[in-house]
Amino acid sequence: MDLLASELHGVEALRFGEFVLKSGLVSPVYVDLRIIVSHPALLNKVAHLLFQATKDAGIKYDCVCGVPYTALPLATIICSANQIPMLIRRKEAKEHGTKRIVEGIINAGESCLIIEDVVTTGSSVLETAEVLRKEGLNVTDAVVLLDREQGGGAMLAKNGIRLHSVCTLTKVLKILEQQEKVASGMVMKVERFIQENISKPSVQNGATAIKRTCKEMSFGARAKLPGTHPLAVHLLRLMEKKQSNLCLSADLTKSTELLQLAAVLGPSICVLKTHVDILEDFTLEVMEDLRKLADQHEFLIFEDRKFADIGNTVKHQYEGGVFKIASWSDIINAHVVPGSGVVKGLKAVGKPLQRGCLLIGEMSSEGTLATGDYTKAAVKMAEEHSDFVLGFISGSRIVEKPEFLHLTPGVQMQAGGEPFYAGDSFGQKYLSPQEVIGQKGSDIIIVGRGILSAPSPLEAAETYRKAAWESYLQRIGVSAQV
Ligand code: 5BU
Repeated sequence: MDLLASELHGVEALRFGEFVLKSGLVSPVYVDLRIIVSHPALLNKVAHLLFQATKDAGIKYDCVCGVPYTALPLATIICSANQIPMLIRRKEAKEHGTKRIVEGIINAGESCLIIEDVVTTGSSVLETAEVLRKEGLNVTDAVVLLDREQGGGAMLAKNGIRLHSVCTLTKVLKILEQQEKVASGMVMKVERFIQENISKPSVQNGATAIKRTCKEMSFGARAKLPGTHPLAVHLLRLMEKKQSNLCLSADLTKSTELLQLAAVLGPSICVLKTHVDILEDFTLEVMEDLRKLADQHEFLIFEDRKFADIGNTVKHQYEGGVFKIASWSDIINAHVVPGSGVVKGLKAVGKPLQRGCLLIGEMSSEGTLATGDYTKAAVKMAEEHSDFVLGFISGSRIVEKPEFLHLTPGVQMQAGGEPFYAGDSFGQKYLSPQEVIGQKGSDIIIVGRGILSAPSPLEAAETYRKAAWESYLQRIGVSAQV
């Protein structure tokens, strides 16, 4: 084990310093075993240790599957050296041909052992196990080289999977400390980090989900990430400055009312959302006046146009026509149903103007079809066009990338701050700001009638602003004082 620890450290599979993880957390340790494919002797050694761990634990299994991608070569070596049949799990089903998600011969009822390099929360192992189980295989055990001891074992146990590890991060740390490769101060820092960031399994809607118990990045820190869209950087900074993650949905039909509301509520909001096509008396001068208010009070304008046509058409709809949306709206949104052409068309107009786009990953309405694979496709499209797409409209956080923003409509509270669970008579469903920001992990609440129908829209806006901001502060581990 001593040799293994020093070799992993030597090839920089383990590094110490400050690293931003996929979840947005800043970690003092970074474990990345992908590098070991460049060190064949070490690769063989790790595979051998994993196999030895299965023998020591007395696990019985018929085939082996590695969690893609890092564990694939490890599974291959184990299977080849020991003459065990292997299965390969695809990350995405093939678009052509067989459309298989698991390659290799599947004999339903057989046991499949899962191999993984590192386990943190256990979600990657569980994802692979669920795919294999859907194919009729039994999955009861997983073997991992390094357990980061951040709740993965407990979460997998809850889902009927025993986790066996060759070593733990704490053990490796101790060895490296003894070998004087890592300073004691750093060891303590990492140990504290592990303790503070243990994910606890929780059951939601019948499925096991990881509850966020860890501290998250602040809006200000997210603005500093190199991959954050420039418009999102601007928005995140003004959110911090104004202590507001409230977007007003200004669904008004008269332009004087729209401008009046923008003037009064401007200081409380970070974004003002319009449906310009419901204005009875639209003129471009009105939008120029709204732009001036946006600049004066520092909020962004978001036209909730929900583009959903082929690229060439949305290009015209965005740039021209009566509304000339691109000339006054900072942000627009689009459905992903047409495929990536819709983003390409919008980008051709919006990117040169430093505009940004939100993709609709989920909707707040009853019976929405934007769920599951559709939502995943929206995430993929956003990742492929992150030079124009700055985030999502969704009911919850749909991707753990702090560079992307999540904005959530369908928010309302009863007077007095109580949650409001009903919807409207047309299928709108509501959650409270606390649920949306604190539990669902979204960033910005979008509120329409909750503010517009209140006796004092300004008072209501302030109540929503404070509730959403307090939930955000709690989420990042700062005590609320708004
Ligand atoms: P409400 O009055 O807070 O229910 O208004 C919500 C606004 O958000 C309204 O303008 C809708 O068009 C918009 N919206 C939504 O409610 N749900 C969605 O999934 C999307 C937009 Br996308």
